[in-house]
Amino acid sequence: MARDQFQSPDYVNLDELLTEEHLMVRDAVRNYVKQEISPIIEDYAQRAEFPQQIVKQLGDLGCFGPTVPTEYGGGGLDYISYGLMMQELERGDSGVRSTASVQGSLVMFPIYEYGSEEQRRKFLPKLASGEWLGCFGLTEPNHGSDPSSMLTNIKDAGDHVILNGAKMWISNAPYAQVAVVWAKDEAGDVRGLIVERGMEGFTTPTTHGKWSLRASATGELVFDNVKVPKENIFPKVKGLKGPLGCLTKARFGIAWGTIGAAMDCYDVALRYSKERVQFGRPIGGFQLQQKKLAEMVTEITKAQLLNWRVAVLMNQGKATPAQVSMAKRNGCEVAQNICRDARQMLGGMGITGEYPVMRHMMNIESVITYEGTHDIHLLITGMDVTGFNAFK
Ligand code: TGC
Ligand code: FAD
Repeated sequence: MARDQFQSPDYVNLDELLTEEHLMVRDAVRNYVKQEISPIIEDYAQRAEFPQQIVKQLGDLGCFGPTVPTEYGGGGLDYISYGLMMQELERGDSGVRSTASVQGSLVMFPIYEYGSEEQRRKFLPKLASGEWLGCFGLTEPNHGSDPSSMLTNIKDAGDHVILNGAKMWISNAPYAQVAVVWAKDEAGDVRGLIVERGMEGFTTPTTHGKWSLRASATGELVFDNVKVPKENIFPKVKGLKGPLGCLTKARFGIAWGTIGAAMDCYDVALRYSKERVQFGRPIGGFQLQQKKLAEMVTEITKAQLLNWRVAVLMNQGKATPAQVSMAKRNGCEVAQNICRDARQMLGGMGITGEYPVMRHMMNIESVITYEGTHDIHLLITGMDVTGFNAFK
């Protein structure tokens, strides 16, 4: 891949809205991506291999559970810092951001929020440091957008429960030591439990053949009469609001992350347009190319402002899930359009691994689908503004 020369677009001086701490966090992750991710990621993506070394690196950098209190190994940071971290990681690759989103928002957050003190102390420090990797099992082969119909179930067996079922499309699964799994109990209530690698009957087959998110490991979770001690069940939550509450945190990170991918594609296309000469002048001098670049930077700026505002509301504890859905959906759409336009601007070079654009473009096809599809988030906004529920 060509050398990483990334320069962040900041058209309306948004850096002025950030504190010194935010800028420090942002720059630390930006430098990490330049030094450790950009030089290797294209190769891992081409080989469809997960760069396992990033787990410890992301832990050391504080990218796992940045909003979790420091006494459990988290960063004790605010949501702007969290958003900036996700933006910078996805600027490198959506799969790297995925690893951090899952670990922080989908594994550490529920253990912190819904878990017992023993669960917090046993799992959070090891997850924060990257000693352990976690995954989150909600989606099933026949229940994706509609997780309330899940079939995975637990049955009471004294001091433990017996877990049966299967989860599909699970990020980090093949390498995870710990899985946060959502299953129905005998009363039909959704419960969350921590399943540990090595428990008999628990396997994590890898999913092969993805054209997208190739540097992220995806797999299944298969439970065949797995005995899970009752002390591994979350005591503080029952019902679908448990997993959906985690998704709100992760979707917020994706809203920022997707704009990181968009920023990278814009930056690459802008530089290319100044260097690539056709018909005797740089292609950036042609109006059609300028239209693309002008629209890209406009959309990035609007999305940055939306993300920043939602982060402020998150910090104040006032952000609604529907506001987060809007930001996730917007980020994905902006990124998808910018990746596609940037790819065209690079001509034939746009389809090669010399530039990160095609990789980002393919990655966004997953990001626009997971954590709630584009349609699902549109319907959440539709329900919020009309008061009518299109799902039921
Ligand atoms: P519904 O009846 O609307 O809600 C059930 C309960 O949950 C509450 N709730 C939420 N709470 C917190 N955050 C949210 N975002 C929430 N949305 C709803 C709700 O208030 C209610 O609470 P209560 O107290 O009344 O019980 O549920 P529904 O069955 O009608 O479903 C609504 C719908 C379709 C919006 C929901 O099912 C949905 O979001 N579906 C999309 C599924 C999804 O996003 N799956 C993601 C799987 S994980 C993943 O993709 C990880 S990829 C990670 C990576 O690699 O980066
Ligand atoms: P479906 O729900 O079958 O949807 C198919 C189509 O129908 C979509 O276009 C959808 O928008 C549309 N549709 C569905 N319902 C409606 C409706 N009511 N109205 C209008 N249109 C509708 N899940 C996890 O639990 N953990 C993970 O770590 C995880 N990681 C993932 C990683 C990758 C790479 C991918 C691709 C997925 C991952 N997922 C994960 C699963 C992801 O969350 C689901 O793919 C997603 O929620 C959609 O479910 P589905 O694929 O079953 O599609």
